Amino acid sequence: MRTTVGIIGAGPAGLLLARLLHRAGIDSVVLESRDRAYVEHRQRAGILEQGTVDVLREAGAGRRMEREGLRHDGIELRFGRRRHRVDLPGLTGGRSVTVYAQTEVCKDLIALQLEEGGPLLFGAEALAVEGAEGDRPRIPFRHQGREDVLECDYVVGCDGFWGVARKAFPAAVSRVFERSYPYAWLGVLADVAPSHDELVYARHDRGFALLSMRPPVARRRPCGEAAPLSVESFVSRLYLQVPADARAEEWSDDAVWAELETRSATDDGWTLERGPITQKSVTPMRSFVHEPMRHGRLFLAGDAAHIVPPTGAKGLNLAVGDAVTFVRALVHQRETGSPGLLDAYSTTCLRRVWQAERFSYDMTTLLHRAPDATDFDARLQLARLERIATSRAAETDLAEAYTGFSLD
Ligand code: RFL
Ligand code: PHB
Repeated sequence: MRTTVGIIGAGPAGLLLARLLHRAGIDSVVLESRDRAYVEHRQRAGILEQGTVDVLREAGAGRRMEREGLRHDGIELRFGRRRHRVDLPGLTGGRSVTVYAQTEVCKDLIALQLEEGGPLLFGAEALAVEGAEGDRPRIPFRHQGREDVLECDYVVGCDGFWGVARKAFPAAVSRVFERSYPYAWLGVLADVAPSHDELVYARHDRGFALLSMRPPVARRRPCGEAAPLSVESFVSRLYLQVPADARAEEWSDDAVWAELETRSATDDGWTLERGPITQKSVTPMRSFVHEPMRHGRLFLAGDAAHIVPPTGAKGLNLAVGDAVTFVRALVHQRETGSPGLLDAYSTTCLRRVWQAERFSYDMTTLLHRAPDATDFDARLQLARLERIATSRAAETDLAEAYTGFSLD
């Protein structure tokens, strides 16, 4: 099998990359080790930056997102039983974010790829990347019990943190920068309307809580009920800071609701609506950057190259930025003959990546309580929050980073 760009992984990075290449008239093959249902239902990100929304729209993948996605013009910070709303467009010259789940972005891109794009093979596990330093890198892979090889002009490893592509970088050129955090997130999905119409980031002495949501889904009424045939069903996405070694099964639904209630409580009569919890999982928190993001004809994109703790909602948006940067560089080379932008790929991406790392770290340490935190640390967090609530400069800094740095 032969193609121009061999893509390992059909997460947001690999799928968008394949879509953008197709639109630019460049052929690709995507290898994905899991099956389609798994990729389409893995619960993860929910917030798209303005730039990500623009890219999806320009890629012809924005129709459902435009219909169903929720534009959010603000987020709320809660601390000391008070609330402070950050007016995103007011502080950034009109930028906002959109609530639209990663599962839906992936479904939209998969449908387009299968309909219009090049091959996308599910159940196809890349085993290695070979020959990155030469002109013809190769990806040996296993598909439906058979071993095969994909020969490429370029390989892009979009295979997430646990993938194989990063391992093909020689130890002598790899540098890793990382930090793990002494806590994790318990994430739940609940069939209940959100109790606030914007996202709530809450800092409490017992730890962090996040109230988020998913766009309402249309569900068919059970048989026998009167029309209308479908109802809008609301979904809340909620997160709690938990110890790093916590297990989801340890948390009863009542305990989850009680803790969310305590951590997001205010003095103004606001209440948290409870509902049936349909999913629970624990996510570790990590910051990680692999430098460089390119070796010869092998490029890394998305979580394969960098991880951020989810507090800043940046992971998927960074993956989108990498895909756009790679396609621009390849198109530039095709049109001008100059490899300049491909040579600059790593440097260009890492500039954005480190800004997202900085912001995600800041948001994480601003809002979480470390197990060894002292009263002094707690007071400092409150002072940092107070500063954001009272200084337009500090608040603008947060709003600019939250809505995303420009891709240009
Ligand atoms: P993915 O999504 O991990 O996809 C990698 C794909 O590669 C496949 N794969 C292989 N395929 C073939 N051969 C191999 N050898 C392979 N090895 C792996 C895997 O099966 C998989 O399908 O990486 P990608 O595309 O880089 O996308 C990154 C995002 O998924 C991630 O950064 C975000 O989900 C992070 N994130 C958030 N990002 C945001 O921008 N906004 C958010 O609001 C946000 N919230 C979150 C998040 C991540 C979370 N978790 C669970 C880590 C909330 C949470 C709780
Ligand atoms: C989500 O809705 O899943 C979500 C929202 C904001 C974050 C992280 C996750 O910072």
